[in-house]
Amino acid sequence: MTRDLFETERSAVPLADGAVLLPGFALPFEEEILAGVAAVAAAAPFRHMTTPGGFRMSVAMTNCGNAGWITDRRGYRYDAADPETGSEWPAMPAAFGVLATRAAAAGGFPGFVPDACLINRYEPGARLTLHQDRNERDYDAPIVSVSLGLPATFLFGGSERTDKARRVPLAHGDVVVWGGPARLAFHGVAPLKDGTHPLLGRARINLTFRKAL
Ligand code: MD6
Ligand code: FE
Repeated sequence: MTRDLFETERSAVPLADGAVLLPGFALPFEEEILAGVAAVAAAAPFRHMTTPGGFRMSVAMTNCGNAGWITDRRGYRYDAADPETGSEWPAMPAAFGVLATRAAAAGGFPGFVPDACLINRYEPGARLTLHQDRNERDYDAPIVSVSLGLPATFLFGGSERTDKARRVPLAHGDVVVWGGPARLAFHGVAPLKDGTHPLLGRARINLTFRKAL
């Protein structure tokens, strides 16, 4: 974390009213975050969940925190327990909360305290179609999304599905924050291109922090 002392913070890139890209914001936290992901995945392994329509998601997921996002034939929702084990999701590593709170503040949303962290693992070809995050109890809190590993193209649209989505390249360490007037923006991830990342190999890891409860 001593990097902060020597590197000037790279400047925020506005994506929409209420949405911002923070290039490299997570880099000072890289080691702690990757250690945290490994610890969470040891207790709650990545798995491919099923959509309510019966499709297997190409993105593998796990969670930590008081609530975890899940999907199955019954729908999308948050649950305190991992349906695979029946146990509570692992606690959110301290560094995760610190990163999420700082990134939210840098994005214009001070006082953000997430209670849910969804961890997504993309392998080449995996994608996430355009959607809104609307399973949270209130929409006052922003979403903080941290990208690690292989680069991806984030699709960021408006509040209507038909609004044209812009394509935002995301690199290892980038953070996107959206809330306020952008909270219900449609977003997704284009199919991951093949490649090898020095730390993560053929994978992209995304952490999505939310206040769900
Ligand atoms: C990402 N993930 O993986 C963004 N939203 O970069 C999401 O936007 C997301 O993975 C709702 C539910 C699951 C997700
Ligand atoms: Fe989402």
